[in-house]
Amino acid sequence: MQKGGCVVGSSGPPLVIVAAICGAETTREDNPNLPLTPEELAEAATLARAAGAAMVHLHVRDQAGRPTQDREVFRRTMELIRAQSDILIQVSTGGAVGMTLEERAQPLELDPDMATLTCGTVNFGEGVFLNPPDGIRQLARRMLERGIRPELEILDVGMLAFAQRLEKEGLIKPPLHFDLVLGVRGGIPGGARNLVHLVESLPPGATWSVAGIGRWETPMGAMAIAMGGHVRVGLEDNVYYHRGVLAESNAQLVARMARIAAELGRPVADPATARQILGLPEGRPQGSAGSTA
Ligand code: KMH
Ligand code: ZN
Repeated sequence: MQKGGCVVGSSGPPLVIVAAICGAETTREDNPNLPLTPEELAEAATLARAAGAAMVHLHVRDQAGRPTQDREVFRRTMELIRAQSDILIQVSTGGAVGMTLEERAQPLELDPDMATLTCGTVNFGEGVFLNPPDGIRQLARRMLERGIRPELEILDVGMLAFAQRLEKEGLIKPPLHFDLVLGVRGGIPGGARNLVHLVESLPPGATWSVAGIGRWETPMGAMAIAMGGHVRVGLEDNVYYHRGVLAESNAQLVARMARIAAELGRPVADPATARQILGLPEGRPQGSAGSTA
C-alpha cells in the first residue's frame, strides 16, 4: 500500500472499513441506537458487514451497560458474531479510562483476528488514558506470544516514535498497521494538515487507517480514502450522521464510507481481502472464540 499515493480517478486498492460499533464511552443517552448486549453487538456487526465493513472493532458492556473487559462477555459476543458473520474481529485492549492493564488484556485470550495497542498516554476528554511504556510492552509481548497482530493506535504524534521503538525492541513485527485517531479532546486535532503529517511520518511499508472523532469522522475518512489509506467509522467515534442528526445505526455510517469509496474508485474489501492487506494469519474456525488456555 502506498503511504501517501493519491488514487482519485483510478481504480485504487481495496478499502478496509472497520466498524467501531459501541466503544466504552458512548451511551444510550448520546444515541439510543447504540448496541450494548452481546446479541445487539452481533446484530450490529452483521449489519455493518452487509454495509461494507470487513472488520469490527469490539468493546463490550456489562448487564448495566457499563464498559467491561470481562473475558466471558467478550467470548459470548465473539461467538455470536462468528455464528452470524465472517466479519473479522479486532478486540479493544484500550477498554475504558481507569481500567487496569490486566483487565484490559482479557480478550487477548480469545484468539481474536486482531487487537488494538495504544502507543502512549493521552488526555481523553476530562480523563487520562494511561498507557505507560512498560504497560504497552506487556500488551505487545502477549500479542506476540499469541500470534495476534496489533493495530497500533496513534492518538498523538509522539506515539509514532514509541511504536518505532517497540519495533526496534522486537515486540512488534513489520509491516506495521496503524490507526490514526484524530479529534480526541487531548490528542491530535482533526484536519488535513495533521493527517498528512501523520501519514508522512509512518515507517516504510506501513498500512494505515483513520478514525476521525465526532465531526471529523467523515472528512478524515474521505481524505484517507483519497490518500490510499483505510477507514474506521461507527458510534464509538461519532454518534451523528449530520450535524444535529443522530445516526440510525453503525451500518448507516459504514454505508456512507462505502459510497464515497465507490465514487473515488476504491472497491470495498471483504474479510478475506482485508486479511491479506493487513497481513493477518489464516482464519479462525467459524463459531469459536478461543480457548481459556
Ligand atoms: N475507550 C478509550 C479510552 C481502544 O479501543 O483500543 C480507549 C479505546 C482504544 O477505545
Ligand atoms: Zn475502542
